Formats: sequence, structure tokens, C-alpha cells
Amino acid sequence: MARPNIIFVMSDDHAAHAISAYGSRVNHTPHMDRLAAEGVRMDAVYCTNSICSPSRATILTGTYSHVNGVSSIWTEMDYRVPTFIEALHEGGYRTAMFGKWHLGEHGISLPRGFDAWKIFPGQGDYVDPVMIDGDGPATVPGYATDIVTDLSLDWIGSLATDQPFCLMLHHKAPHRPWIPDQKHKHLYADGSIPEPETFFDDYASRSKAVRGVRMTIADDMGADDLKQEVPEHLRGPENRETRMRWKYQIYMRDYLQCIQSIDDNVGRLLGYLDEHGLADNTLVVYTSDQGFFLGDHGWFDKRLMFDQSLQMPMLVRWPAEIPAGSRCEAIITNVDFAATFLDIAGIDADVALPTSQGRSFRPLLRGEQVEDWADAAYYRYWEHDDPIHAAPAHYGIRTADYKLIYYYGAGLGVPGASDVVFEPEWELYDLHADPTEVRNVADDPAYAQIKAELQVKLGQYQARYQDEPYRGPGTSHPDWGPYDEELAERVATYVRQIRASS
Ligand SMILES: [Ca+2]
Repeated sequence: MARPNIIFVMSDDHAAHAISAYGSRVNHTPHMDRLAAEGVRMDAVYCTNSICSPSRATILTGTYSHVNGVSSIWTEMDYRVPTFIEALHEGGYRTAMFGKWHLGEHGISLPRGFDAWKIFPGQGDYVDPVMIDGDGPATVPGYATDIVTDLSLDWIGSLATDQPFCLMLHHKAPHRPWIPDQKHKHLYADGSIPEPETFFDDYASRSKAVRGVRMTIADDMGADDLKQEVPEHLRGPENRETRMRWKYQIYMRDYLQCIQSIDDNVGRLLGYLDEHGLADNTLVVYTSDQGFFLGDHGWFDKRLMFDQSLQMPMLVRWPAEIPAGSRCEAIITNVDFAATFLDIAGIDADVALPTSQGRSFRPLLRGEQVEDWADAAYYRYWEHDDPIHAAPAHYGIRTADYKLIYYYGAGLGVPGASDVVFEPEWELYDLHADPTEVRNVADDPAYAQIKAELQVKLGQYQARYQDEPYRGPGTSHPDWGPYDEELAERVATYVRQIRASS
């Protein structure tokens, strides 16, 4: 059988609980659900650093942030670390990348290993976006989610059929500032969107680190996000609850309308594969670079290790191997994607991508049990004292039963991470007794033994991935090194072009 095509559809900040295949209470996504019905719904896929650029660098390289250098949206990729795309290209695949790239200085670096690419600079715009390709920047008329799909279908249509292809189709949506397409503006009438169970979380028992984040809908979601000022009668601490409810409806309406366009375009893509006889031997993935808080714990945004932010939705269809309507509960991270795609392409990742820290989950996609598969996901968020979100640096592990988080209290002297110091704190959640993660039991004597065991496991996972425990303010990570000077200059040229054209 011919080697399969790989289509990797990734949106930006699309939480699993806004996909009906995952039991969403707030929206309906029939085309994404079709992928789940005809393939596998992955229920425990986690990002290893819940923010845009780091997740993208991890997916491309199969490495943690401390290896590829992209610890934050401000840090440059270490171009010495190869990507699975380069390995696929080397191995005979045609490759393309369309949409949100968000790597490099100001979110712009040159994609490597792609036959064709066209990307948004930085975060990109929703309407009539500027896009960059080998000829430089130009405005593309239309709505971003449609445009990225158009470019992708045009490219697939341009290929000769005898060579397999890998397409990265990366939507800007539903990232801030949530600008929907006009045709979806009638959806979700005011007051119609249910609030999450933890909407009025009081953060009792939580760390100071978590209580200090500035991601609350009530007080931190501003006029830019809402596209209007908060009315006078909703201002002030006495109107907090009413204000939250008002903002939530606007926020979620816009967010879900953006997702509706993605779902429509997933439908277009699947329709195209059907019409062109490509469905059977094409692996289609739908995922998001990380999750998002949809009013959960009173928050929006991501970064923290709570499940709504940590989990990546992942639906995979490949009729040749994956049983329809199946589920997979094995713990997988975005570090594992690269090795998996190479495995599916019949390329030995140990040879073609020796820097990869991931492991192929292809047997898990087929529904097989893998006895020695990882029983935890290791996570590390590096940004610290970000003045906008104030999310603290932290690391931790999630098993099927528990989550242990260490807010170590300072940055590490890397770009984007300050050395502001506060008291280190632990959080521990019992995910069966407390599935919504509202009761921190790190100081509960009844959990002392479990906490001690999880601390050992955390150390083991850090050692496995050759990450360093926090050792004090100003200590840079030992693996941090310079990046490719020549490539950096070419990137800088593009940045200058962008600035000149805007
Ligand atoms: Ca993102």
C-alpha cells in the first residue's frame, strides 16, 4: 500500500470542551464530530507548555522547550534542532504549511523543509490578512479560516498523485481577538451559552501564584476583547457577578462563532478528500496548539496546568488503520507527534530525527495496548511575570489519577522570563475525587504519601527529558545555545519588509 498522506489541521486556542465530540455543552461541531465517528478520539493528549509558539516548536521538533529553545513567545527557535517536516521531505514527501506559523522574532521565521508555504506574520489577522511567502508579504482578501483552507486545497490539487504529501493547515482562529466571519454572526443569541460549573470559583485552597493571575473574565477581559466598553452600571466590585455574566456571553459568542467557521472548513476539507478519492489513505488530524479557559475557574486564556488549558483536542481519522468510533485514554504529549508521523510515513525516527524526545503512538491509534507506555505527562511553563497575564513559571506532572504542580517562584534568566521571586508553592489535585480541580490537597496530611510519590515521579520525568529542576534566580538552562546566524539575518530581512509594508 502507498504511504499515507498526512493532513495536520491545527487551530489556535481551541479547547476540547468546545467540540461536541468531546461532549461540549456550548456548541455543535458536526464536521469535527465526523472525524471522531470515523476515527479515534484521543482523550488524554496534553501540551507540554501551554502557549502558542512553544507548542508549535515542540510539534515540529518532537522536543521540549528546553531543547528547541522556544520557552515563550519571545524566545527564538534553535535552528540546529531538526523538524519532522525536514525528515519527511528528505524521505520523499511533498510538504506544505499554510496559516499561522508564529515562530521566530516577531512571530516570523522562515519555515524550513516545505515545498510550499504561506504564513501569517506573528498572530495574523482575521480579515484581509497579510501573508508571507517566498516572494515576501502581501494582503490576501477574505476571511483567514477560509483562506488557509483555500490555499491548502489548491496545493493538494496541484500535486502529482504518485508522491505522498504532508500538509500543515494551521488556523489563526479561535485566537484573540475572536473576530467572526459575517456569515456566523447570527449564532448564539445573548444569554444562550451555559456557564461552566466552576465559573464562580473562589480559589480557596489554591496557591498565591494561581490567585494572582490576571486572566479573570470579571476584571481582566478588556474593551479590546469585548469590542466595546463595559457599561457604567456593570462597573465596580459590587457588580462583579453581573459583569462576568455579561462579558462571558460576548466572549463565548465570538469565540464559538470563530469555531463554526473552522468546523465548516473542516467539512470542506473532508468533502474534498471524498471527491478526490483521497480519504482512505490520508491521515487527518484535528487538534489545537493547546486548550483554553472558557470561563472555567472564572478565567479566559491558557498557560496554567489545569486541564482546560493543558489538554489538546485530538481527533484522528485514517481508515486504513484506525477503527471508526474508537477512543484512546493513553497519556500522550505534543512531544510525541513528530515520531508518530515519521512512523506512519515508514521513516525511522531514531535515524531521521535523532533529537526527538517523543515516542510513536501509532500502535495506540490502532487500539493496541502498549505495556510500557508513559503513565504521566511532564509539563513546564516558562514565562514568568508576564505583565499582562501574570501567570507564574511552573512545572508538574499529570497522571490518570493526580496532578502535581510546583510553582517554583521565579524566572530562570531566559529571555521572556524575569527573575521576580515569590514563595515556592505546591498544588496537588485528586482528579477522581475532584475532577474540576478546585480543591488543592498539597498540604492535606491524608495525601502526604501520594504527594511524596508524585514528587519522585516528577524528578524521574525531568531526568527522562533531561530538563533541569529549578535551582535559583538567574540560572540559565544549560542547554540554551545560540541559533543559526545566517537564518536569523534572512528572518530579520523579512521583518524589515513587513514593517516597511505596514
Ligand atoms: Ca495558542
